[in-house]
Formats: sequence, C-alpha cells, structure tokens
Amino acid sequence: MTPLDETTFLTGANAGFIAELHVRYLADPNSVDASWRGFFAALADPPESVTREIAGPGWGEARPRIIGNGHLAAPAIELPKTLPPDLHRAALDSIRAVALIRGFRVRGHLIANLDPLGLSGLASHPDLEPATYGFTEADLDRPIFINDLLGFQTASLREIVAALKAIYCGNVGVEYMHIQGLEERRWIQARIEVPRNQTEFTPEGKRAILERLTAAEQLERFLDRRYTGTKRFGLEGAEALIPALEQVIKRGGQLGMKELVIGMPHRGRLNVLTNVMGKPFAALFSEFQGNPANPEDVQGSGDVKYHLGTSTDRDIGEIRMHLSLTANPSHLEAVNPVVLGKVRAKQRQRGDTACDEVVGLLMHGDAAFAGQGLVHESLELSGLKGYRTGGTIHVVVNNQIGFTTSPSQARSSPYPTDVAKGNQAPIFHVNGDDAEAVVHVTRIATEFRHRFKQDVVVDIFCYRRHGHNEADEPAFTQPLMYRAIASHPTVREVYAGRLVGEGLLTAAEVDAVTTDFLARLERDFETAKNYRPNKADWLEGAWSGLAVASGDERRGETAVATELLHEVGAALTRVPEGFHLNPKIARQLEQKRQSIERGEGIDWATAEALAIGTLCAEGTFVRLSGQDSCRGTFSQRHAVLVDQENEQRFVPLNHVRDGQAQFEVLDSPLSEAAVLGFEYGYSLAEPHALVMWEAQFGDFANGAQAIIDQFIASGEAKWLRMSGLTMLLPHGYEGQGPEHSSARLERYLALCGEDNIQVCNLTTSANYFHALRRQVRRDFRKPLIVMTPKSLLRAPEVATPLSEMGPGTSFHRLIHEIDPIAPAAKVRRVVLCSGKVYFDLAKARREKKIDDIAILRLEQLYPFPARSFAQMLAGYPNAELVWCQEEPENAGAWSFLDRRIEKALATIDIKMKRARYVGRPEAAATATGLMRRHNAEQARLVGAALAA
Ligand SMILES: Cc1ncc(C[n+]2csc(CCOP(=O)(O)OP(=O)(O)O)c2C)c(N)n1
Repeated sequence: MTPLDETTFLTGANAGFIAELHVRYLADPNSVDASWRGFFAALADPPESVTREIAGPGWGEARPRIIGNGHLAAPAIELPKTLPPDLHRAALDSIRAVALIRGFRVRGHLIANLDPLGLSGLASHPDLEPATYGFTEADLDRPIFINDLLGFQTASLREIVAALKAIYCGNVGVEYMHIQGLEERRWIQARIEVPRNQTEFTPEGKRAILERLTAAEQLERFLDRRYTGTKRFGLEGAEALIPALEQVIKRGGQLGMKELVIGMPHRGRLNVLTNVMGKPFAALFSEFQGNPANPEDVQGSGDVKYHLGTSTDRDIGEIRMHLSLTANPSHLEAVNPVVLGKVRAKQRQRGDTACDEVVGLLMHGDAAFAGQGLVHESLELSGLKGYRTGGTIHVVVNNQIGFTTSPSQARSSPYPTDVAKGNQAPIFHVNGDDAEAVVHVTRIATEFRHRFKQDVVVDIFCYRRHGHNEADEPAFTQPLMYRAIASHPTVREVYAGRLVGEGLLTAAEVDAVTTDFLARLERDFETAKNYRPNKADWLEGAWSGLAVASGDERRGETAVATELLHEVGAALTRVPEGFHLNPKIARQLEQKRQSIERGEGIDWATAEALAIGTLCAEGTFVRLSGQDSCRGTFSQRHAVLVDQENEQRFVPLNHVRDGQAQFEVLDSPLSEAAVLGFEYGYSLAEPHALVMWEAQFGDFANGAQAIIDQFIASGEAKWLRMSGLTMLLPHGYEGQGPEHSSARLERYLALCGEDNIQVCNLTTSANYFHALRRQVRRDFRKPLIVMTPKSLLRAPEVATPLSEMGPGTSFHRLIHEIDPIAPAAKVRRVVLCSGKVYFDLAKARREKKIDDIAILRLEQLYPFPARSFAQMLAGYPNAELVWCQEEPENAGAWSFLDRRIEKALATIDIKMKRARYVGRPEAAATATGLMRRHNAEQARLVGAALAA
C-alpha cells in the first residue's frame, strides 16, 4: 500500500501502525518506505499531534499513545480549560505529578539498578517518563504543589523525579502497590520514601557488615583452597546474604523474636551453618575430611554436608535467640512447608498466639522459587486458620541462573518472586553488590513481618561466581555472563572500597579484618584434625525423654478405662443448649450414643473419635488436617458440627472435660504436598501431639510424593529426626475407578526399610483406636501410614465392642481366625490377606459352607510381624498358603510380602514353604472404571482364593 493514493488509510484502525512508522521515521527517515518518507515530510508536524489526529476525534474512544521506544502509554492528563489559566496550570501540574509519582511507586523497580553485572534490566519505561503525563522540558523547574507526597509540600519536577529515582530506582526496587491493604502500603511508603530508601548505618554497623562479608567470602575461599574441587555450592556472588540474615536475627530480636526456624537450599548453606548458625568451623572441616556429622555409634545413613540441619542458641546483646536450620533433601523448596509446620508447632508450645516469638525464614534460589509448584502451595497456607504462622520472611538468592538455565528459560514471569504477589507480600529487589542496601531492606522486611504478620520477600539480585558446583564449567553455557563475572570485584571488595572511600577504614584496616578471620579459620582447621562429634542432638529439647525404637511388639499403653470411654462418648454426642443440629446428624449422634451406651457396635468413626477424645482428655493435643477432614470425605466423621441457623461451629471433642488438651481439626486447602509437609514439620517439633494428615482419597497422596519419600520415609535415617506423623489414606476397591480405589499401598511398602515407618491396613475399629493411641503412648515416634476404609466405615463387621478398647486390650498386628471352622490340623489352606477383602472372603466362605480354609488378617504390614506370623502358621501343619489381595499383582502388598513370608516360613517346620498369589492380574491402572468389570474381577479373585 502506498499512502498517498489510498484515501482511507488514515483511519483509527491504522493509527498504531502509522504512528509506529512515524516514530521510526522521526528516529531515522531512511527506515521507512520512500512513499511514507514523503508523506511524513509533507506533514512536518510534531509526532504527538499526528498520532492524536490519527487516533480519531476527541470524543472517540481513548487510544493508547505510542512514545519514544514504542511502548504504549496512557494518554496524557488534560483538564477542561474552564479554570483561570494559572489555576489551570497549577492543578494540571499537581495531577500530572501525582500520576508520575504513582507511576514510580508501581514501576520504579523496573529501571532500578539491580543487577550487579549490569546485564539485565531496563534503561527506561514510559510509565516513568514525565512526558507520558504531559510534562515537557519547560516544566522542569516550576514549583508544583504536591502536599506532603515524598515529604515535599512543593517541589519542582526536577526535584520530584530526583527523589523518585533515589527511592524507587536506586539499588533497591520495591514492589508493593499490588497490596490491597492501604495501611500496609502506607507503612511501606513512609518507611522508604521519607529516608529515601536507605539506612544511615553507624560506623560500628558498617564495620559489622564488612566483617560478615569477609567471613562469608573467606570461608568459601578457604574451603576452596583446602578441599579444591569438593562440592560446596558456594555463596560467592551472594555474600550479602550473611549480613542480611544477621539483620533478621538482630532486628527480629529487638522486636520480640525468640526463635527463628530457617529453611534453605544448598547454595551457601555451609556458610549459613557456620557464619550464622554458629556451627563450629572445626565440625565443618571434619565433615570435609569425610568424618560423619554424628558420633560413629549413632545409627543412621547420614547425609551430605549441605543438607544437614542444626540448631543453636545465640546471644544477641541481651537477647538469647534459638536458631534452627531444618534439614532438607536435594528437592528444592520441599522444605518450605516443613519449616512452616515447625514454626506453627513451636508457636503453640510457647503460647505465641501473636506469632511474635517464633518466626519462619525461607531462602530460595531464583529458578526454584519460580519453578516449583510447592512454593505456591506453601504460600497459600500463610493466612489460613490452623496453618498461619504470622508471615514468613523469604530471601531469594537471585543469582540469575539455575544450574545452566538462564532466567529467560526458567520462567515466564518478569521476576522469580512474582508468585508471592498473590499473597500480598511486598517484594524488595535489591542489588546484592550493595551490602548496605541488602541489610536495609532486610530490616524493613523484618519489621513488616512483625507489624503485619504477613509474608515478605527480599530478592537479592546477585550472581554465581563459579559453576553450579565448584567442579562445573559455567562458560560452556553462559560465556558472556561469566566473562563479566571474571572481572567483577567481590561483594566484600566493593564494600571495603566504599568504606575506604568514605574514610571510615584504611586499606590496612580492611586487610586486618580479613587476616584476623583467616587466622581463626586456620586455628579451627588444626582443631578439626582431632574433632569428634560428642553426641547426636536428636533427643534433646522437646524430644527429651523419648528413645530410639526397640523391641518387637511395641504395643504401648493404649487401653483406656471404661469410664473414660463413656465420658468421651457422652461428650461426643452432646451439643450446647439451643444448638440447631442437622436432623440427620442428630440421628447419627443418637446411634453413636446408643452404641457406646450398649458397649456394642463401635464403628470406625466412633472409634476414631474415642481415640482422639481419650487422648485429649489425658492431656495430649491432637491435630487432624486434610481436605474436608472436619466432616470427613465420606460424611462419617462430623468432628465439627454446624449450627443450621447461623453456621456456628462446635467441636464436641473439645468439650470432654475441663483442662483437657485441644483437638484441632482443620479443612485444609486443596494441596497434598504443602499440607502433608506442614504436618510433617509440625510432628518434628511436637512429639507429644498426635498429628494426623488425611488424604481426600489415598490415591491423591502421591501429589506429595517428595514429602513422603524424602522426609517421612527417610528423615530419621538421614538426619536423626523422628516423626510420629500419622497419614490416613482412605481407599477401597469398590468399583469407583482408577483414581478412587487404591491408596497405593505398594508405594509405602517399597519405602520400608530400617524400621523407618509403620504401614497398616486395618479391619477393626478397635485396632484403629489402638493404632492411633499407640502413636503417642510409646517412648519413640515413627510415622504411621494407615490405609483407611471407605465402605467399611459403616460395615457392622468392622465395628467392635467398646470392651476391645477397654482395660487389658491392645493393638494387634495379626488377627487370627475368628470363625468356628475345622480344627487347625484339618485346615487345607490358609488365606492370608489384609484389609477389606477379608470380609468378602469370610462372607463367601460362610455362604459356601467351607470349613477347611482359615483366613488370617495381616493388620500391620510393616514392620512385618515375622515371628508372630510364623507362630500362627505353625498351627496349620497341613495347609497350603495363599496370599489374597484386591490390587493388581504389581500393586498391593504381594511383592513386598512374598519374600518376607518365605523367610518367616523357613523358621518353622511346616509343609508350606511359600505363598501362592491370588488377586487381580498385573495392570497399568490401579483399577477398572467399569463397575460390572470390577464386580466380576472381585468375585473371581474371592472364588479363586476359596476354590477347591
Ligand atoms: C525439585 C528439584 N529439581 C531439580 C533439582 C536439580 N537442581 C539442583 S540445583 C538446581 C538449580 C537451582 O537453581 P536456583 O534455584 O536458581 O538456585 P542456585 O543453584 O542458582 O542457587 C537444579 C535444577 C533439584 N535439586 N530439586
């Protein structure tokens, strides 16, 4: 199209195109076609008037204006010219200035000087250009009335822009205008605008920052010299992290913090462990020499240095601060919910309902923070009843790389921290080369968290001086970045230069700081040669009095006096005067009341309530969290009753007796990993509570697989940290399809080893009662995985008499034959099974009048009760053994039990040597989605188990 022979081209629809051409033409006339060149030359108009013309008449729809670099900007602010000219101009100036100030508050961070390498970031943005708001060069020095904004009454445009740049575009970029709360925004504004977003540090403060930077830098160098090529995931490039953490501790302490629970990834961990947590350098050096972190006689598989946790007390002036760094797996960000759960448990222990005393601090890598979904899941917990911890301080070590991946491939969002915006967290981006700025924003972040009890993020823009680990060559993938890094001074050098420049220290004094620290490292290096850890710390503090698990049966004291069972039963069915109970629930409660009174037919949910209620009455706090756990997925629990008139909620088990412990039951957000991780963390900090997590269906628990594999199954072995967490996994092969049938028993069994967890599939409500109580009525803690039932919840066969929970009763790992069948010697087959299939088998056996097949139930699959099992089977000298399961052959307990059964049978003199498999054939999906097929399969497997 040539412009001049086309009469219709000057339409609004073409405005953007033409304006863009015009802008290009103005920048370089030769960059547009010759005919356009002629056209624009003929117009000879200033660009703005042209674009306004093209955009259509003034009464038409407002169109975006294209400025300078091609960005779209809002139309400049205009006022109707009905005011006297002076007033008109003054009003217009003020309005434009306010809009400009707002532009900086919202987007100033975009042009802040954040990247120490100067490789990323924008030079300008239209929202930050005075021209965008209608100002011209001529307006620069005219006084503008802005009434106290930025601390000015009146100021010139020049002064306003200078102030805005200092506040919002220096070495700190603040994102806070997304926060909905006016008070929070105003607080941040006041905190940063008046002091121009900087802290005036005292000479002592400056020296302390230099010392911390020196310690951070020199430790890494020392390790590099002494253990060249050993992985340490050094902090170099992000040394400002260390004074920043120091600031959290110091300022936090002044504000009433007594305990800081920390979670962090590999990067810089050794530095944090020693330089912040106070772990002796000698201990670290000893680990580098290949010695274990714990005494040799302590069991456990150990873990690499950069996963280990520790806890210490540090005295900060008058204040004693307890610091604990949570052990974590390699799985980045997996530790986040664990830390949050620990914080919550510790807050409860201290009665810190205001969340002032115990604070969580999480560190993150930029790639991991942006990439891992668990970050979002964990952030979502922050405001929720039952999970809130009064806000977490997040510090991102934003070294602008993830292993070898550049930010452009690591995320779509502008910043790695954008996920926290949904949480209304203010985000302080800061140039990691400006250590004072880093400490300054960390102080504000600590204050913000204290003041508003909300999450807050400090994003330290920095770089990674070496490869992902010290053996990697980063120039393979980021040659330009690494060329820039090679000639870039260290953070300490930058800061030391600044202090020398300010005249605070001489070069010799700076060097002395380094040599003093190095001398200390050398001394500790010598000590390390003889360093021996003298004790493991795992049974200290809240854990003192507990012991390492031992013994076979481990029943614990789980029986309860009959009077207490009745006391809890009465409370369970009691509602306050005037409470409008749903009539269906009223009927259910009445049935419960009758069954407890009769002492017969205690169903699954009632047994659970009795276990919880008796524990609470005895003073043990109980926490149950999961999706819809208050009611129960299958409407069986009703732990929380809802008034039908006003929706007030009532938890009967919190009204058993005066002075009882609380039952905290919570509907969790729809997350598996974060909530399970949280409860695991809770259980780490609180051994004297029964902490339960419930899956909606067991099928969904694999959304939390990393928490299960990396923490629950292996935490004790790796880090000497016990947990008594209980996982309830509702399931049932009942024709509901592949994702509503299996709790993936096989997964948990595959994880079993070294007495790490307990896996149960229970068939009586009394056994469930004892299994739950057993968790907190023994002197050790182990995670418990319970395959909980669905249809069996209401099955009369599962219900037991109250007396089975009363005096003299306990948990049973195996349940013997209970039907009257032929004498054991005449039994031709023993069918061993676990869970619901038992009832199908027993029913079919009764219907077929078979009396020479015994059916035994394995209630606890792990630890496998080998001795009891062998003793039980020894009673059937002439029988063959069948293992019957509902799951496909490649699932369920078969693969796990096969060899264990064989081994146990080898210990007795008996005909049967191994078990024969009866169950569904192997399958890719856990179950069929077709009810008819399910029924046929089920009938077939039950038939096969009982066949002649
Ligand atoms: C969940 C998970 N996936 C993958 C890895 C492998 N991995 C280890 S470090 C790393 C890069 C992390 O980058 P970033 O979060 O930016 O931290 P940095 O190492 O740069 O400090 C990756 C992908 C891991 N540890 N965890």
